[in-house]
Amino acid sequence: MTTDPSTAADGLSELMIQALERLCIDLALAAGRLIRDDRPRHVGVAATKSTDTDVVTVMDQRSEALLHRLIRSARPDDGVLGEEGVDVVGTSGLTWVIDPIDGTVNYLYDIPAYAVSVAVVTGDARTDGAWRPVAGAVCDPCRRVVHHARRGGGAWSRPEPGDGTDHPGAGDPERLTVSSEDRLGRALLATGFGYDPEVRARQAEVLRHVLPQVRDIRRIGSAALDLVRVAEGTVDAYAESGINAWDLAAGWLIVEEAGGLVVGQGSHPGKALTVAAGRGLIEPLRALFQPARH
Ligand code: LIP
Repeated sequence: MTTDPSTAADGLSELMIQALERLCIDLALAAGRLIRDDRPRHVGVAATKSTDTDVVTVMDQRSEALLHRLIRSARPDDGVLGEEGVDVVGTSGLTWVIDPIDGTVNYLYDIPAYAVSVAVVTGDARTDGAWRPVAGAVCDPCRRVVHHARRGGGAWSRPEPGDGTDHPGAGDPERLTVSSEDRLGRALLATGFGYDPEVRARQAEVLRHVLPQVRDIRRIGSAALDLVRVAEGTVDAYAESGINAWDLAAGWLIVEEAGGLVVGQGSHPGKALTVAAGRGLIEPLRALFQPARH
């Protein structure tokens, strides 16, 4: 019998979810500092994955190793699923879904738009539609901020501790709220493209259809940062096909706790499609990206 993953989440006490959120923040900050402060002047490509342009740097590997080590010592019974290959099945019913560097191509080119995404989820994190985040954090080391949320606790941004904002109030967390834009033609849409040329050709076809119907698009290069921008209202929406659980997990919860919705072709976001926006835009946008329309 499959249980609805959201019900399982309710089995966790508020104190427990607060502690998990705190750990997400600490983990994301630790890896964020590593990839920023230890970034070699010339970052090399350590390996490639699905295509020649789907690269892994040494720092992706070091960041994932750090996150894995810290999670193992803090939560030995939990599972871990990481972009760079860590895949541990736990016994606690909780799984950590980690992206050690989201926006790796930006990192390779030293474009200051990359992030560390850390979330803890219930359900089967390896199956689209079968998992839900209960706490998560996205660290943006270049902006020296960490964005975070726990189920029922709202979505927040706070400066990286010790970044010199140690005067009263400066370090206080800021609550995030999605934009109230509900007219598709006025929507600033963040989106992205895969690494496979055939997939990119299909995504370009979709974009040819979408572009005349929105205000404009932004291709920032990191799904985690795109989702945070939806949560803070610095874009009105995000839509992309082909992203993985580790790109999505923390940002999904941060958007929902900022008053937005995150869906797929059906109710759950996933590889086939992920759409995130305020309530007024979610259905018109989902309709635009549904495969049948192109
Ligand atoms: C990236 C995603 C982005 C997508 C890129 C890539 P990565 O993740 O965050 O949304 O457009 O193709 O998948 O590979 O930098 O972790």
